[in-house]
Amino acid sequence: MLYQSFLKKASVAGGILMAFLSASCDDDDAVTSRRITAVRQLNAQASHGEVVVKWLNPRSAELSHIDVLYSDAAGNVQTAKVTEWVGDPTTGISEGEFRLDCSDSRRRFFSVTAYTLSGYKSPTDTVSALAPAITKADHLLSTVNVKSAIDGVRVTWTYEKSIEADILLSYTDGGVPQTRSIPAGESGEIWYSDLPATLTTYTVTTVYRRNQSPSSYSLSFNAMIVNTENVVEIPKTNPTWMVLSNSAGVFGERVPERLFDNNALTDWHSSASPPPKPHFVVIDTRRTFYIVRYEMYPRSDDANANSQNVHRIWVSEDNANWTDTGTQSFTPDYPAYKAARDAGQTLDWFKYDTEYLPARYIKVEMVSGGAYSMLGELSLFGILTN
Ligand SMILES: [Ca+2]
Repeated sequence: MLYQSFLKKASVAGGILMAFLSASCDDDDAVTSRRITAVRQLNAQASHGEVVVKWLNPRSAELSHIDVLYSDAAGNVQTAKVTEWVGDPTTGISEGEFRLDCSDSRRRFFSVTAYTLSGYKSPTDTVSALAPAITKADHLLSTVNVKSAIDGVRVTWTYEKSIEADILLSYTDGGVPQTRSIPAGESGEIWYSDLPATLTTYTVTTVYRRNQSPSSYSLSFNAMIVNTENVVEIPKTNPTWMVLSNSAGVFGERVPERLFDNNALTDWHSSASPPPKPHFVVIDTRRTFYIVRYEMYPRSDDANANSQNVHRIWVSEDNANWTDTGTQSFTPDYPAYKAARDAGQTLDWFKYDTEYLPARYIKVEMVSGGAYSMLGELSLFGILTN
């Protein structure tokens, strides 16, 4: 019944499209070479919470887009227009893909049609997949993460009281298969300092405790215990870090480059009339590394400075996807820093540990506090990877 209902609704949508296309193609009726064949190797794979539909595009210099018709959770037909693919349909094989989030366990139907730039459409191909119901073991597994850390390999999960399940970590140590069982309790995280120090692949499954029902899939992570002997201060020169953007302006000579001039006593200062916080400075360190800690030295030439109270450092490998290392309070004793400076001394740096995260780009966010942003120096610590 569902399938018939779907086809009926799909044909209504298709009818509207055909009317539109006929109107737009009248001038080209004689140009049969512009017609387009159907997609090939259409298939749909269901996994937890998602159906992935894949196909090979028709080979054509005229391919405009692929329409995927599907029924949403309410049973209404929706159309997704796919205009990006891997490969070049003009000269060779190209692959298209559509992902549908679905939390129920109904069978899903997908009708896939290719369109040319001049409006012709291919024959339609249809595929279906049954998205499995999400079990408690699977739900827990979807929240599990295994990461490298200094203290040991770190396992995290999201705790929910109704899910009494265990996390199973399988790996080989010196060629010997091992399994560690972790009760997924309230803490949501645990560190193991006795797991291998070398990069190791962990296969993770879960088991629902009440009936010992296992998860229907597994996850895989690579993780290691970070050797602190390899942690260095990330060099700021050769090549020199670069400021990519600064949202808060500059006060006089106090440019954001002074955040990394290897002089704690020179500070970056936002403009005298900056936009409201948060303020951002984005820095390219021009090398790749794993960050483990950063340190800050406050502005030190003004005993009355008090503007900056909360900050947050973000890291990124590509200047596009950012990971938040956590919000931190920053409340230097400015008169003490001023007095030390006047006496030719420096005081302690503010030190903040982070997760072990891959980094190249650093975003300094001044979250809140007074109107201005200011900072004497920023230093990063981690393990260089190139
Ligand atoms: Ca400085």
